[in-house]
Amino acid sequence: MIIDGFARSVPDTDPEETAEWLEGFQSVLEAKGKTRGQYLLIKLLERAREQQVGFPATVSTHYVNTIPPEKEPPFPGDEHIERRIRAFIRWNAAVMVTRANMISEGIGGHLATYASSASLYEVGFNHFFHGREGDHPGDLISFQGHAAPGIYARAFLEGRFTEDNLDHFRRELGGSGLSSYPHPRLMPSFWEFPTVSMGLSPLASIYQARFNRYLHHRKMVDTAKSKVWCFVGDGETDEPETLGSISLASREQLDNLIWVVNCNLQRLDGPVRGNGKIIQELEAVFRGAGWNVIKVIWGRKWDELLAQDHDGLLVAKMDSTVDGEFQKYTVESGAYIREHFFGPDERLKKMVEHLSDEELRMLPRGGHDYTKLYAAYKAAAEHEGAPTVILAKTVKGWTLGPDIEARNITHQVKKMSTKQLRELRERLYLQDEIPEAAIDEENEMPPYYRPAEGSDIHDYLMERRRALGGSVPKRRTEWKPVPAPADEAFDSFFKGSGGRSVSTTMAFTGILRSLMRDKQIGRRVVPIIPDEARTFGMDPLFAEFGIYAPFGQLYEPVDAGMLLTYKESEKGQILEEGITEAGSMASMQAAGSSYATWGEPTIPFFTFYSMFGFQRIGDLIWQFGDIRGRGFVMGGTAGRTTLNGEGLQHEDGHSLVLASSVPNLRAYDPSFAYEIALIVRDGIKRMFGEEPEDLFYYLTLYNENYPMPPMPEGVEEGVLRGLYRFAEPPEGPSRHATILFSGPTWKAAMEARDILAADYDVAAECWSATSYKRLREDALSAERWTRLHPGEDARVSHVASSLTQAGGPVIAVTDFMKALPDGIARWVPGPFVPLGTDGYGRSDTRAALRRHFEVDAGHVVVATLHGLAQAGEAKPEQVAEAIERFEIDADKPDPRSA
Ligand SMILES: Cc1ncc(C[n+]2csc(CCOP(=O)(O)OP(=O)(O)O)c2C)c(N)n1
Ligand SMILES: [Mg+2]
Repeated sequence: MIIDGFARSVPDTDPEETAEWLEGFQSVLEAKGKTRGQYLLIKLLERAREQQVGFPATVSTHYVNTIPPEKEPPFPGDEHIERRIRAFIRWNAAVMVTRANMISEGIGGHLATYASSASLYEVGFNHFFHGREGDHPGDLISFQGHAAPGIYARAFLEGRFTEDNLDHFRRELGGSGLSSYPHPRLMPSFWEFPTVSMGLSPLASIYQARFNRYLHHRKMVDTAKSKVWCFVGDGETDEPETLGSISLASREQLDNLIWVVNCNLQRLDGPVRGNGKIIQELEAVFRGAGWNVIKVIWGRKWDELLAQDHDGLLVAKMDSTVDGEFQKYTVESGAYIREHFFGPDERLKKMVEHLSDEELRMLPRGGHDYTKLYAAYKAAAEHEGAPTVILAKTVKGWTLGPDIEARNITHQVKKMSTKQLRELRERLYLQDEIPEAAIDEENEMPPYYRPAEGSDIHDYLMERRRALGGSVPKRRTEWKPVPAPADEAFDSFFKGSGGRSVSTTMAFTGILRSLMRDKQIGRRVVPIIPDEARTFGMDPLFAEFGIYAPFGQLYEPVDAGMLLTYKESEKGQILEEGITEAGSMASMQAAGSSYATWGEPTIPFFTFYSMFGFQRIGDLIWQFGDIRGRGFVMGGTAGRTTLNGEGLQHEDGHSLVLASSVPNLRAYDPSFAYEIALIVRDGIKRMFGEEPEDLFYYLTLYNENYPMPPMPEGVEEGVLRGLYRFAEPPEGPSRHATILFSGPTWKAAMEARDILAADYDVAAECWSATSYKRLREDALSAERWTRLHPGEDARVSHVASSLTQAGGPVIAVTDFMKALPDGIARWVPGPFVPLGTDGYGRSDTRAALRRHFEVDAGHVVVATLHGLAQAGEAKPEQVAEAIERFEIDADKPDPRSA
């Protein structure tokens, strides 16, 4: 124990005083019992905390509400009306999912998650969640994905959706449908934050709250009044992404962040912690991390029992009962609870003598008690200096009746029978609103219910939202475009490096610096780096632009006084995230959606280190696509052979293949500085200009140095479309071939071109394939158009027209997998020979690796001759001769399988 060690390590300077305190404590224990002893200790600790007496944090409290009844504020709303509103929403949510599955068998949907969390949301909608109308910047809310039906049902009451919309839940293709879960991509004027991949939205919410502070400190948006609310499932907390970054929130004192964990004690298959207590476990984790923790465990009817619990028996029973048992009590009768929870101890049993079995069964959990939740939310919203987590205990499937409530199957129930709906109607007291006959017939659709405009309930509902700044969620779709950066930002990169050897990484860092200095857009640029700035040569940016640090720099850096000092500042522009690619991607999400969240575009550039990007955080990248994020992801130290010494886990030869799966991602594999400059300039215009396109970018960057050539005339369009001729075929030779290169393989291609012309009578022209993804997508579109327009002139893709014009067999060489060039194979006229780096990487020199993966100049020559042989323009002996000349071991194992 920390405390044992603490006491032993501090000398006792006054043993007499110590003995006095200990004796006093002993006599309390003997006279008044352990509970009183505990109480005094807690009071002492509280006082110690108030007086800033440093003390190891105590991370657990009893299994009771954090806010005692006497500290609860009066509830400001009309509880009765709000209960009615909640009943209507509960009803409509259940009916919507049921109808969806009646209309279309197997369409899915969830009932139990929202049923457990209706009060958690409604107390927010009626009293806390701010919309953007008026002078409030608006709160940002992440709803639990599986609770979406309830959020739709509320929007229906507010008149934002029609019955037709609800009837198209999960049937989106007709146009009026509602997406299964919160997807800004699918409902861009409704959902703001995608949530359904468990763990990602809790992570994103932390970085969003942090980014709001960043915008505020940098005087870009006044976010002071805005809160970030994130609703999390208790099962969801098992995802490493959920809890992995909570210390950032406390370290940066993000009191603008509130998490509500819906502790219904169940996940999909069964209990979250059948043999333990998820609320206690989470309390310890969050408290230990420095969060303000508010437990809302018991509803108000337990207050009177707890008030009588002088000897702490009830609390002890609460403390020692595991979640699996609590789940069991929910499905059992009052008699069972009397016998098993209270019964084993006569004194406890006596405490509930006056309650009927039915009353015992209905003793509610705190997460269904409006006043308890209100008190918790208010305390959370007013808390200063730390984020708050509310751990609210609920019942999964609450109110849905005995077949569904707290059952292990509850998560997957997606349809209610007529009998179950009738029971729900009674449970929610909807006899006046829903005629019994309406749910009488097996085949008839159960009806929705919406209180009439002008009724008290409707007026109340709408007035509450008006007072809180309008409906939520509501995604912003209008924003001011960003002007283009001045030409000077790019000019020098179009001119080449004048013979100086530089890498594309260095070129990009130069472009980034120029953009940050740009008068028009400089302040909008958000560089995001997970502890690799020095690797990419970005460390000069630290001193010039500062690293964002909310409390400034509290120390003198070791390199103070030097030109490239490590500068942290409140106004810093760089997000130096430390070693967290997931966190960096979460920042990327906040920055890349700022145009919609705040109407204030920021332009993120997240640079990661080779393989620790795409493959590690692929799901977050997909989520970035969902939120319609904009910005640049930069894959540094790319290439299976170009990053040479680092071996198997580092050398990236497949991120571009992974990138090819993201629909609106433009992925490029540039070779030269001018290509990067063109792509970045075009990207900023496309994403943030007058006619913004819903895109984001991935660019690979390499660490191989070579002189950057000046931009040839007329290549702009080709660079952006994915392919352009870089070098004409040499004059003289009689045979012809075309070599495509990407990234640093341009050198192998150009070397092969020289050898082929000098020794093999082949004139090879070299093309830069900046984006196989773009080429393939363009070709697929052309092909589809042609298929669907019979009799009309076929559309010809950029790749097909370029390679037809080039002619000869086509050889492609890349430092990535062959799958990339293979993506265009169907549109290559004539023989096609892709060379790429399939297989696990290893450490060696670049030359050795390129030989191993068969992408060096010798292999390009052999592949070209092989292509010519396929076309009948070369003899096999000629290929064999080249294999021998370049000392290629034809019988060594394929590197793909080695
Ligand atoms: C990353 C990921 N893995 C699995 C799922 C499938 N899934 C959806 S809901 C769910 C259970 C959720 O339990 P909990 O977080 O406790 O939420 P509750 O519905 O109980 O509020 C699972 C496993 C998912 N959506 N995302
Ligand atoms: Mg749960």
